[in-house]
This record gives sequence, C-alpha cells and structure tokens, in this order.
Amino acid sequence: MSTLGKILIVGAGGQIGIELAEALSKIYTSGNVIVSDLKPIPALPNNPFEKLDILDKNALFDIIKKHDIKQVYLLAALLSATGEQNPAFAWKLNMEGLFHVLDLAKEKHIDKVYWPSSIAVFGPTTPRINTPQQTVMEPSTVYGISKQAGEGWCNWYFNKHGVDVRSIRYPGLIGWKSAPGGGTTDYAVHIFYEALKHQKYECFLSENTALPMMHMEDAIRATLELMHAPSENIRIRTAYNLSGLSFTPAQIAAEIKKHITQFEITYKPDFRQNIANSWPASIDDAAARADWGWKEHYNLPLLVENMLKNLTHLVHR
Ligand code: NAD
Ligand code: AKB
Repeated sequence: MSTLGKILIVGAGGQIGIELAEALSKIYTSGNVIVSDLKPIPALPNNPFEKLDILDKNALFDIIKKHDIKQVYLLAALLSATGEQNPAFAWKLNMEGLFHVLDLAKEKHIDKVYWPSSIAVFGPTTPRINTPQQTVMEPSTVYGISKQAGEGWCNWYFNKHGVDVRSIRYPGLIGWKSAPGGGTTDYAVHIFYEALKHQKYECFLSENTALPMMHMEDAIRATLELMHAPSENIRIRTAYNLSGLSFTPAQIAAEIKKHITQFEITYKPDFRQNIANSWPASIDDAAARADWGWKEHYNLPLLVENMLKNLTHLVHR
C-alpha cells in the first residue's frame, strides 16, 4: 500500500510497538516505517531507527521533516502500575508527548495521528459489566486520569482544528513477540512464561478478578482497521471501546492446565489489585463494530493455545 509520506512510531520498542512496526512494515514496506524510542530496538533491524525522547518537541519536529513523516503512532507512555509509582512523571510523559504530536498535526506538519487510550479511563463508579462507550468515568489511577484527559484533548483538536486523530481504549494485551511494560494486566502474559519454565505461577491479582483482555494480533488488526477507515466513518474522536474477551486468573490458569497438567497457580494480590478492582470486567464495543466493522478473532482457548505454541520454542531455547 502506498502512503503520502512515511509513518513514525514513537515508543516502538515496547510491547505494542514491536508488533505494530512488524505489521505496518508488511503493508507499507519497511523503509516507510520509521521506528523511534529512547533506546535502540534490536528486534526491528529492517526499520530505520531514530533515537527520540518524545518530551523533546524540536527533536520530534526534526525527525518528521527529515523523513517526510505524515502519520504518527504515539505509543510512549507510563502504564498503570509504573504510573502509580511515579505519578508526576507519568502525567508529564503521557500528556506532553501527546500535545507535541497533536500540535504538529494542528500546524499541518503531519496528516494523521494514532494515540491509544485504555480501559483505565473507567473507574470504580463505572458500570463494570458490558461497560458502555459513554458512561461515568472517574478513573482512580494517574494513568487513567491521563488517558481520560488525553481523550478529551484528541476530541478537542479534532473539533477545533480538524486534526485527524484516532484512538482505541485497549484492554489488557497478550502477545508472545514482546514483553509487557508495567501494567496491571501484565500477569496474563507472565503466566505463560512461568507455566512453561516452572509449571507454576504466583499471581499478583486474586483468582476471581475478571478483566477485559485481547490477543495482540486482534489489537494490531483493530488499530490498522481504525486507521484505514474513511474519516467520515469515525464518529468517535475521544476513543473507541474495544472488546476481545474477559477472564479471571483462575479461568486462564484452568485453560493452561489443559495443556500443562502439572501447572499450579497461587495468589498473592499486591497494590495492583486495587487498580484492577476499579476497572471494568467486560466492555460493550458496539460503536467500533458499527462504525468500522470491528470483530475479534481470539477466544480464551484459542489465545492460550496460540501463546503456548509460540512461546514453547522461545522459552526452551
Ligand atoms: P510499553 O511500556 O511496553 O512501551 C512503551 C515504549 O515507550 C517503551 O519502549 C519505552 O522505551 C518508550 N518510551 C518511554 N518513554 C519514552 C520517551 N520519553 N520517548 C520515547 N519513547 C519512550 O507500552 P505498551 O504496552 O507498548 O503501550 C503503548 C501504548 O498503548 C501506551 O500508551 C499504553 O498506555 C497503551 N496501552 C497499552 C496496553 C497494553 O496492554 N499493552 C493497554 C492499553 C493501552
Ligand atoms: C495496564 O494494565 O496498565 C495496561 C492497560 C489496560 O492500559 N495493560
């Protein structure tokens, strides 16, 4: 597929960025997908790399001009668990990075922006089951507050300045190609490594904590579908609810046990339990389905089978 200008991924070395860069490179040819991060990204040898701190707006501008960048996928952020450990910096990184990109779009240096939101925009007063697209949002984490504010700013830049910015409220993402970076849903990735290496896992959430989750392949496909949808189809410029599956630690452990019969899970909830308690258990994503045709592929058995199949050779190498 040809693009008018190139794509820049900011924070490309993280859990989503590694997989997004690979997927975008298959569509646009790798020379057109520039990856950037604070640190080099050894897993992406075919993509031009630029070292970038998103807090440095001049450096971002220079890279955009140097490569004739027209679309930015902004992934650099502190997530829910690390955000609570460093609230002031989480607010700074999550908000200033977004302003830098939105301002360059407002000034017409770039045409299109992708910026992910999260189920963390919801809070303890939100309806927990089938959480609607529009509902009470009183997030209890700095991360959630920054995502809610970010959604509002995306909507404002669209309405006030015509910035084509698109967003999804991702649930917890589970993939085998990259490691998670400090979230509350990370247990659902760690559990596979520990099951394969040690046949046991101590979970930092309690056994019946249901959370919305999604296979990374589905999340990447959703992202590309949203970004490629005609602008007039995108009715929501805050961020779209997106549902994949919902499960508890006990349910994923039971599914893993079908493949690794000796596997045992124990529970030792820590500060992340309070964060999880404040989030939805399941999500209503009717708007994403209606507006740009979203449909998930993975259910829990498929996800577990896929993760174990792909991680077995990595873990036992
Ligand atoms: P991650 O922590 O794995 O990756 C973030 C990347 O950003 C890292 O490679 C890091 O080095 C880089 N980075 C940090 N500070 C930077 C800076 N100042 N300048 C440039 N790069 C910097 O995060 P992720 O899981 O890939 O998440 C990406 C985005 O998706 C975030 O906005 C996150 O809130 C959102 N999200 C993720 C999930 C999930 O389950 N992974 C769910 C909901 C939303
Ligand atoms: C986290 O747990 O912080 C992320 C998210 C759901 O935003 N995975």
